[in-house]
Amino acid sequence: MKKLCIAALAVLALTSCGDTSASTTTTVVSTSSVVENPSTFEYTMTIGENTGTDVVIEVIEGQTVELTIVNPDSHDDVHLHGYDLSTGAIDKGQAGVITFTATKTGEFDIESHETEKVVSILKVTTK
Ligand SMILES: [Cu+2]
Repeated sequence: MKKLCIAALAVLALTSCGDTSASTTTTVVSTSSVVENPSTFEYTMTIGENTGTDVVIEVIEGQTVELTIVNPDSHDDVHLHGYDLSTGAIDKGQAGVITFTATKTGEFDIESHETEKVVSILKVTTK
C-alpha cells in the first residue's frame, strides 16, 4: 500500500512539472555569490604547514591578491609563475609578500626557489 501511495505522488509530481505555471518553483539559487567582490583577497602560506601541490588558491579575475609567504625552516625566495612575480629574499621565519591584480586566468605555480618545489597553485577564474 505504501508503495502505491509513493507511485501516486510521483505521478502527481510529474503532472505538476508539466504544468507551465509551476515554472517559478524550478528557479535554482545561483552559486555566483562569490562574484562581484573586488576586494583584496589575502592569503597566508606557511611552507610545510598549509602548502603543497594539492593546495589550490582560487581567486577571481580582477581581484587584488595579497599572498603572504612564511618559511619557518629556511630563508626563501618564492616565485609566482605566469605573473613572473617574486617575494625577493625572505629571511627564515619572516613574511614575504606578493601583491598583484589577477589579470590573467589559468593555473599558475607558486614555487619556492629555495627548495625548487611548488608550494601552492594559484587558480584565477573568470567571473
Ligand atoms: Cu619559479
